[in-house]
Amino acid sequence: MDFNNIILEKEEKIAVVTINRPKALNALNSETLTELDSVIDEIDKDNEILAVVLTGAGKSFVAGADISEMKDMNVVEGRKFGILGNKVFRKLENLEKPVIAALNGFTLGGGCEIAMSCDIRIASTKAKFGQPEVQLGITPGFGGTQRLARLIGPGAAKELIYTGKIINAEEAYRLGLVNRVIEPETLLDEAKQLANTIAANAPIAVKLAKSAINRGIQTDIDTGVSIESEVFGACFSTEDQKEGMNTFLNDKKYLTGNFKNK
Ligand code: DAK
Repeated sequence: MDFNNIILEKEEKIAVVTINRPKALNALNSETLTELDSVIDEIDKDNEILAVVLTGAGKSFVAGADISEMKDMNVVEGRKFGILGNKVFRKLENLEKPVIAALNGFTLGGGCEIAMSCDIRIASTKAKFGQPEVQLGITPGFGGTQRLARLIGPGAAKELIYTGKIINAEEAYRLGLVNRVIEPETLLDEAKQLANTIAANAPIAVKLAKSAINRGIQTDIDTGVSIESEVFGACFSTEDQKEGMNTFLNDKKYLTGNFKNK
């Protein structure tokens, strides 16, 4: 499928999704969100793809939701836009394949929110982060008040959201908003390498681990460990578990790279 604002590339077991509206710094308008929705569905259905990299074209990852589209929205339109964004971001968060955000530049507002819907964030030294919404007369609307507080704690999240200040990649790393900071020239390669490392492991185990972490983080520890027991048990219905353990016991090595996804 061809898209106006998204490039989807497949490289063996991984997909690279590039948000491609560089003239507007990849700001998320309804069309881009709708295309992202379709891309996630396509990736979900493709059994060959086991991990995803999400990045932006040009000097920005995503500079937020599209302010020019939002400025004249009425209550109904604003709500519709919010529902669309939240639907897409939740779909990304719940995708049964890990998503690595390669944050190449401005990661602001809705951009920071989509990055937080990914599993792992790695940033270029040039990336800039923030939730500037209160400077526009709105609150974060694509999950920012919820995911940022869960990721970096309520105190740091409140400071960022109440002030709208922009921070650099080192500060984002210090706060735990990104996993690591990398030179811009190697960012995409490192993100792909990480995606390939994950894609070489048992896909069902990775998928179940993602689901246990995402579900468990929302609950108390007792419910969390019971979710873990449930997914742990489910691994024993897979061929990959049998073959993975037999390979280790017989050949003294891991099956990495040769799992069947069964
Ligand atoms: N939307 C639309 N266009 C944008 C944009 C954005 N968020 N950010 C940048 N652009 C456009 C600029 O208008 C400019 O367009 P032209 O003038 O060339 O036509 C072009 O991109 C290049 O931008 P600049 O010339 O400004 O580039 P600079 O390098 O000088 O500055 C900047 C880069 C990122 C610092 C600056 O562009 C900037 O401050 N941008 C706005 C950042 C921002 O405030 N982002 C947060 C947006 S609010 C909702 C749910 C969620 C949301 C809203 C509602 N509901 C539940 C309803 C989310 C809201 C947001 O994300």
